[in-house]
Amino acid sequence: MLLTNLKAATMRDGYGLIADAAIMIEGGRITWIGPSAEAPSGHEATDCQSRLATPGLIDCHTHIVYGGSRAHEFEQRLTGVSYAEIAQAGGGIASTVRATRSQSKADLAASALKRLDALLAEGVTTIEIKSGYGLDRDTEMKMLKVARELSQWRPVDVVTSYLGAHALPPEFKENRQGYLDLVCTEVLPAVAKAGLADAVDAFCEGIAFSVEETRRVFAVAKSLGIPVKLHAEQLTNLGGSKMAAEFGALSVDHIEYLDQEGVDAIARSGTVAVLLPGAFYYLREKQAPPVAALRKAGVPLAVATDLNPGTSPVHSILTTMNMASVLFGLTPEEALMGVTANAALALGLKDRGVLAPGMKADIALWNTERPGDLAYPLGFNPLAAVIHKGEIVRGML
Ligand code: DI6
Ligand code: FE
Repeated sequence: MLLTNLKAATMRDGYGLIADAAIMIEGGRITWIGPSAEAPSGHEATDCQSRLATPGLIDCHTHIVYGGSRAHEFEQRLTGVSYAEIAQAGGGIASTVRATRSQSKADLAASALKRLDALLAEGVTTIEIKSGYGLDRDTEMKMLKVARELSQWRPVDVVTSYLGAHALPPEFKENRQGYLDLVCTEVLPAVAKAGLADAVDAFCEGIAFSVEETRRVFAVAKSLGIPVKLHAEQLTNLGGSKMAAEFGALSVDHIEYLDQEGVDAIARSGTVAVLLPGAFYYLREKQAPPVAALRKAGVPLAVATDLNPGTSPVHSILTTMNMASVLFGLTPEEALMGVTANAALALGLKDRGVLAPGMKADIALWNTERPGDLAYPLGFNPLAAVIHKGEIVRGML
């Protein structure tokens, strides 16, 4: 397939624009990209009518597999009850755990597909999905299997993370040690053996797990050869990011309360900062992540929906890009980097996120002129077509 008459935002080092571009695709890969005038000859060309091409978008932090609804907690929070108070009263994550445990794989897949479809309609071609609403061995494995199987039903690549250390399950309420033993000696090894997790995640926070507890889980992940990432510094500064950096974490996510020491630590370890403005927005947080310090230290910034039923029921990656700009001050260029090149980095994927020879042919085509148009509006979707693994899977060319 030879695509011509494109404006290409290659996302190599910023937008990396090619004004009148052509892209050659063979065997699911990009084999050539450059100015149309220099395109390889002898191929039938598809005229893309001057549309914008970007890498397929990557949502590098989601929790789309879960049962039940938390709409009532949204109402509660709006009457002044805090997220932490709801969690302490047995709601929050624990309520989603109850619902998720009771659902079949088919039910979980059916509801996850609806959420996934909303993201795919905006050009997503790779998604990361976490467990963490099962907390017992069988339900965590059920969630991860459902997540993996979604790619059989839709044109998308799924990357999974085991988030056993998300919350303390009710049956271990008085026994933190016991739960961590279960995670470290039974569930994580079983998940690893079944090849169900591409990474291990944890929620390091006052209302969840301490730095030392998280360290224990990460040590097991490391011994099993699985990379780690962390929900850190979302509501308070515990120093989780610094500890994660010691493990060479792929990413630290949220990080509103990250201090300079933490910034320096993740800069040294090459860890990506994943910004989640949806959770910031829904929790009406006041402290934005230290974007200026992260930029100065050269930390790659990614942006993700954090789609989850509690703190970020955000089903739109375009809206999330806009929020990253309006709420956190990212430029539209940084926001687009955050859902392409830097999101790939956050997942440890070297074969996507930029348009370049050798990369997977995952491409989004937009009815718009400038890449800055993607983060600019709210509630407007200019997606024209999607190519996944070299096949047109949405729209027409
Ligand atoms: N941080 C989050 O943003 C989600 N989990 C986490 O550790 C929220 C999970 C929920 O409230 O259901
Ligand atoms: Fe999350």
